[in-house]
Amino acid sequence: MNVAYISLGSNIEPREQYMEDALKKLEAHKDITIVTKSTIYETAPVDYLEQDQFLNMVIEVETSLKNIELLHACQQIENELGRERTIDKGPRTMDLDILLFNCENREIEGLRIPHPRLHERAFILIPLFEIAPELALPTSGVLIEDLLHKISEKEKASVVKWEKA
Ligand code: PH2
Ligand code: MG
Ligand code: MG
Repeated sequence: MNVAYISLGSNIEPREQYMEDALKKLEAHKDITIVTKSTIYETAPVDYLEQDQFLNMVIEVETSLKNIELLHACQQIENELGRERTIDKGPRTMDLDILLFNCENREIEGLRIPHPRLHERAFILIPLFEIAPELALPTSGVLIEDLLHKISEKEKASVVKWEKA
């Protein structure tokens, strides 16, 4: 069995429904089991700022799929949830990113593991730390906790546990 961490993100309404539907579709996949889910956070957009607030969360899954097969499964779910790829890093109904896959370090066929921007994103590190406080990056052994210490207070404050309206 392989262990992977996947981030979910949505900033097009109905955001909560898209998050729920993505979780249901992942769970319904015969080769994927969700082991742990973080809480949902509401987060300020980064990189491309002219867009609405995101809902973000991170899950741990067990899967018999290979890394590329898991990527394709995630892309299929994004497509089923109406994902359109118009603006790079822009608004999306659902974004499923593989953050870590076992202890792999790799870059082929459009898949980089660990996720290349994992280190600098509070909206990934905070939910990841919540479900895997002991987790370290492959090869370097740098703890998620150490990465979090490098994030500014301002950025951390832009990631808040989400309360339903
Ligand atoms: N995803 C992006 C770009 N910016 N900002 C937040 N807060 N959350 C995201 O998931 C996100 C983002 C591109 O994948
Ligand atoms: Mg992303
Ligand atoms: Mg993505």
